[in-house]
Amino acid sequence: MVKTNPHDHELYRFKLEELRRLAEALNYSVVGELIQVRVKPAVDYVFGWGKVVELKSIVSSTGVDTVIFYNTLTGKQKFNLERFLGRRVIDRYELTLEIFSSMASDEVSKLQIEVARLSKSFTYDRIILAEKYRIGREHPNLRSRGEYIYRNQIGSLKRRLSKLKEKMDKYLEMQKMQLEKRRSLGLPLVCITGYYNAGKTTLFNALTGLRKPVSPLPFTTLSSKYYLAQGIARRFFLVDTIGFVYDLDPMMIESFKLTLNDIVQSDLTLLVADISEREDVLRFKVETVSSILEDTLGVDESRIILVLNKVDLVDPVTLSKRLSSIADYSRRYPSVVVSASKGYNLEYLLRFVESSLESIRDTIYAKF
Ligand SMILES: Nc1nc2c(ncn2[C@@H]2O[C@H](COP(=O)(O)OP(=O)(O)OP(=O)(O)O)[C@@H](O)[C@H]2O)c(=O)[nH]1
Ligand SMILES: [Mg+2]
Repeated sequence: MVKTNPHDHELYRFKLEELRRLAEALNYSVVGELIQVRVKPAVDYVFGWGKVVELKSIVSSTGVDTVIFYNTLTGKQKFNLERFLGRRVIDRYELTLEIFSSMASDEVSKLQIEVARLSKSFTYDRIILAEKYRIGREHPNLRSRGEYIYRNQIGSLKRRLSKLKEKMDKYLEMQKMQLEKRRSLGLPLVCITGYYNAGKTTLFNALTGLRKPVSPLPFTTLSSKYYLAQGIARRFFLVDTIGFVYDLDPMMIESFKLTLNDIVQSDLTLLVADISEREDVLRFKVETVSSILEDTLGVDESRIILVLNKVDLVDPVTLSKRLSSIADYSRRYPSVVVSASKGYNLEYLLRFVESSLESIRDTIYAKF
């Protein structure tokens, strides 16, 4: 990892812990970590030359097969590092996509993952093809066909990506129609969002009586699930969505717009957070998700309710400490403490959701 801010000790520790957790979710066993503080990542190798050489000696002595960078790598950096280290090199973006792929079972998720993968690897693939072309040119008998093959392969990568994007546009169209159909029923949409593993699906299941897959692994849910839920006094559509991660890449957001649209189009958003997490981790996660919701997706803060889940795991003293500090950084969202798995306080949450829907009734799209 290249750390560009020498003062963010807590944050970089959290980022590395998270990277390790993601790697371990794919059964990588992590043998070491390397950090360099630089004003900005080096253009050719991310690390400065001395650090790359140090990395190579670690790679050789430990015999690792994959080097994972926290920083998003350009195609050129990935290519240079792979060539110099003689190992497979991936970044956090690609690692996340690997987890997505291992979890994906439906067509929409697979499509979004493929778009994200191809968009990310395009420059890298082009460098690899150019390299093959260069080697080909050094063999005179291959020269005439080399350039033709090179252009053809670049063209086919581009065509594949634009075909997948066309397919995605069709899904977006279908999604719009489904939304209009739901809107025509005059029922509001309430979505469940949050960092991965916060307990979103457990809450969705508890409120709907369904048994959608739940697990401690990251990104168990990839595509949104809709259900017509019966609250205390009214019905509404409840939507379970994909979990977020720290430092989400804009390219990833663009590739997953089908899923993220479900959040944008909702009338009310439940931001689920795990209150049993370490104080600083909880803060990073709540800040990350609220920034994505408000600053990236444009969700209005008056439409967000903070749901502090897993309260069964904290003692009353910790709970009151967490509640007083969370008020400082949670952008003044109203909050409700629950335990989705134990069913604690869910009735209160439902009442709160329904009264919030009532209070924004005049301003929301679905005039239920
Ligand atoms: N103790 C406790 N564990 C919970 C609670 N809610 C969820 N969990 C556990 O937390 C883990 C994650 O739960 P999920 O419901 O899959 O979380 P998620 O937010 O949907 O996760 P992703 O789909 O991966 O983003 C599971 O092991 C759940 O059993 C809770 O209220 N208390
Ligand atoms: Mg889930």
